[in-house]
Amino acid sequence: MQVNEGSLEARGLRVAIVAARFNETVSRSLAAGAVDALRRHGVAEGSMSLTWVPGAFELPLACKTLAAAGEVDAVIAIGCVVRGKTAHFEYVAGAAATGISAAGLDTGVPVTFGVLTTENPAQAADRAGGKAGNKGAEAALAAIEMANLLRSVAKPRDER
Ligand code: INI
Repeated sequence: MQVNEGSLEARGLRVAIVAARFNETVSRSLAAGAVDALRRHGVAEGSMSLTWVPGAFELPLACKTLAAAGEVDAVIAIGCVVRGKTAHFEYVAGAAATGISAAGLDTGVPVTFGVLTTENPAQAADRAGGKAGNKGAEAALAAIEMANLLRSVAKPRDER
């Protein structure tokens, strides 16, 4: 049986991080986690970029534009949406998730989801380098794995 799995070797990969400034302290921790994971896995300093957008709602368009430019192997979307007392949360989080997914599907470039959607700020802090790890780092690993996977399965079997 042919089993396909992307490796976590990231030397030679070019990766864009797009981060939402809303809930900036959390986004900065998530972005730092992503950068650290990319570095540890071999992405060169000059092969990473960090682009800021106002909020999670703006992530999809920026991710799609960077992915479509053809200069990166993967894009990592970073942000934090905290549930408030209005329906705003649902619209912002829903649009971010749907749009970020579409950015990858539309361009063929993996776009991973490092966007926290939490009930409160404490839960966000836990997931941005606190006791529940760093979801930015996890999104970076997913980006590396998907970039390698797509490279590999796009080749004829005997060249993998
Ligand atoms: N943007 C976020 O990234 N997180 C939030 O929690 C949030 N809330 O709660 O409103 C938020 N709103 C801003 C939104 O992403 C857009 O930037 C804004 O609506 C302008 O388009």
